[in-house]
Amino acid sequence: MLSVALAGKPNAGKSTFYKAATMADVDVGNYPFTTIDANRGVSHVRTRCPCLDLDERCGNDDCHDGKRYVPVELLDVAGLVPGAHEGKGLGNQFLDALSNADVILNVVDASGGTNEEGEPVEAGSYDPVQDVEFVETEMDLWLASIVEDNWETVERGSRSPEFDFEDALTDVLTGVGATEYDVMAVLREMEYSTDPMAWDDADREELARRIRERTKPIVVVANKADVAPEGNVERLREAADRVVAATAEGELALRKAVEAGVVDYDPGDEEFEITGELSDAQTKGLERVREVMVEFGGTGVQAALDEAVYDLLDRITVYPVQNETRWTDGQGNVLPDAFLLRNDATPPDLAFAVHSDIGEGYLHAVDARDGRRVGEDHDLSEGDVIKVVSTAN
Ligand SMILES: Nc1nc2c(ncn2[C@@H]2O[C@H](COP(=O)(O)OP(=O)(O)O)[C@@H](O)[C@H]2O)c(=O)[nH]1
Ligand SMILES: [Mg+2]
Repeated sequence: MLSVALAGKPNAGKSTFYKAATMADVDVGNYPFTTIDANRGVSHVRTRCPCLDLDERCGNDDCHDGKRYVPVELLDVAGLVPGAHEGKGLGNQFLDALSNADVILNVVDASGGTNEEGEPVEAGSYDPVQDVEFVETEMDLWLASIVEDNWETVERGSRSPEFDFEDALTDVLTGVGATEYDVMAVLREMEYSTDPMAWDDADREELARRIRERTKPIVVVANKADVAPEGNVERLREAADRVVAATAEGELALRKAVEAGVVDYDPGDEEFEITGELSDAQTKGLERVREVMVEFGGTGVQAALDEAVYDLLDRITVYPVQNETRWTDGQGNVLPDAFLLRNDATPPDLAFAVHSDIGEGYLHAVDARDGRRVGEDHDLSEGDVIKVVSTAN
């Protein structure tokens, strides 16, 4: 499963975001495994379900009226403070937890109500733009220290006649989720010596930064947008490439109201409807959330996850089926599974994502939308429904 990690200083709203985004939504489905453990849960990205092109909705637990929720892993890790890469706060522990992450949501307190250590200060007195950079910097320095710590091993290895510089770096970086392909791609953009003795700290830091940018890309969540002073969200937008304004607290309130059966809302909707009895205070609270949603086009929680997976990581959703006319599996379930594949994925990639045996026994594939066979190098797209024919099924 794709892994999304919440990063940021204490009190930015990471746990609130996490709680809202992993809360079992009775309307969408009942996930017994929603909480894998305290900091690791199942959340979802939202997309258009292909069942909207059928006469009836698919009825999958992850589909609500054609809004399809595709599972991703969400990690909530301890708050990060400046100096974390040197072990400050829960620093290293936090950073090591990011090793498995495919993408980072840097949750920033856009209200400026917490200082750089995450301590409450007078609202608006701290500039949240600083938090964009410090999280990047801590991650870069953390990676650089891993490279640094392993450099002696690389140097020692270079005395062997079989030494291969790229392989040696891949060995150092697989632990933080970088593949050989990532290492090659990053080195291609650098001017470097294949003699590790010739590298200095600046070279190692550059390598670490490029690896981080490639393997741990970041979406900034401008959280507490509901109480952010005028202009803060805009300035954050100028400071980072990808910024989503959010109110994690508002999303949590909505999901609780949905669970209580008093509000009609699906995560990622731009609006909601009150359908049950509420106290005056509750109504007032939710109407405030509504105002924020009108301003930003939703609470931003679902939007941040979607931006990270669909835009930044550029994933597509592909639906494998066994019956290409009914779009079902062997048990008659319509559109039973959804896979988040790379945008350049082919039918054999889908086969391997389903199961390595299916991939190894790959024979051919059929596009269920028109019943035609597609080639092995066919470029899959968002919403494709594909039957894979394999010696293994
Ligand atoms: N106004 C407002 N407060 C929020 C929002 N999200 C979180 N908070 C509050 O910020 C404080 C810290 O939240 P928490 O999720 O524990 O932060 P963490 O330390 O990053 O995990 C709590 O009092 C939350 O209720 C939000 O969107 N708006
Ligand atoms: Mg927390």
